[in-house]
Amino acid sequence: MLQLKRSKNNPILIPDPSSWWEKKAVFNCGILYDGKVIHMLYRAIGEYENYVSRIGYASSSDGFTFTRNNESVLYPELDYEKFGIEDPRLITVDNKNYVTYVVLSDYVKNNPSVSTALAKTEDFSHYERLGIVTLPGSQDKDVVLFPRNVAESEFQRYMLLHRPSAWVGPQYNTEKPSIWIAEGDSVTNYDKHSLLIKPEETWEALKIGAGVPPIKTEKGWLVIYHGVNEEHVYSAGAILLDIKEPTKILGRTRTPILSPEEQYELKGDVNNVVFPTGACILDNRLFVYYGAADKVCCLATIELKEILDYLLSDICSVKTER
Ligand code: BMA
Repeated sequence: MLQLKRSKNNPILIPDPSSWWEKKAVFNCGILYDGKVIHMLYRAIGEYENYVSRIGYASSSDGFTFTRNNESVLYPELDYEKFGIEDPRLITVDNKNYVTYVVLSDYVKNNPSVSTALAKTEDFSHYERLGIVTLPGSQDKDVVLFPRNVAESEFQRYMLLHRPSAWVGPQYNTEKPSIWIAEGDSVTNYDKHSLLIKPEETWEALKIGAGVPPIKTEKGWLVIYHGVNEEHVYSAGAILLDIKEPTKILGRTRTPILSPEEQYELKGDVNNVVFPTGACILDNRLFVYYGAADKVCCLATIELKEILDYLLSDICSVKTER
């Protein structure tokens, strides 16, 4: 079975006890490689009383060692952000850098209403808020935009993957929170939604969600996602989507490619979690960045060819009709 290889530098980012806003936890980081610099936005916790998340910025030239800013770059400012900004995912669309991030609004203990918002940035320090991009009441997170380059784009419209937890039941053709694909005419508005994949294996029985924004490869769109089992263990898997018709699945890992094993994944603020949120390709190697136990940021890698060949092999063939 294919397995991502953990970096021996793990964890690559740990809480900073001297910094009030990131002294308890730093995890679930978005990654954007611009050809020179690997930019990282990560979720940070500075206190457990309210557990409000903020976002920090770090950068690297080799993908292994990151240098961080002293200040948080994105933090609750608007009403819909007031209970926290979580799980940033970075992507370039039409030559502009975007970040999707989870916001908690109308917070009621144990029953938070979840939405995902979008912002644009040129310098990773300043962010233009573009509002909430998910539909009211959908309890929607794990939103990742497809990269798009107008000149080279396979499709005219804007596309994203999302995980509306409220869209379960016979009318949605899924009993568990699943990954949906959506398209629209602008980066902020999506009008056509269809079910992409739903939980099928025991390691993902409870729910699944997109992890890393789709990566364009010669064989198709590579998506790393997370699955949660009945014991609340978070693992990572992968799918490969057709480049022109991303609703078509070319391959899907049947067993996890990364599961909690190391101490930093087994024990933290939430135990037994690997939660991939960012990736880049460096020297033909896929670098997957993930949060471990909601406490630290980690890295695991694999040759790009190896994971693509695996996804196209019989072992990953698609089982069910949608
Ligand atoms: C998910 C998100 C992530 C978190 C994970 C494990 O629902 O809240 O931010 O890492 O749970 O706790």
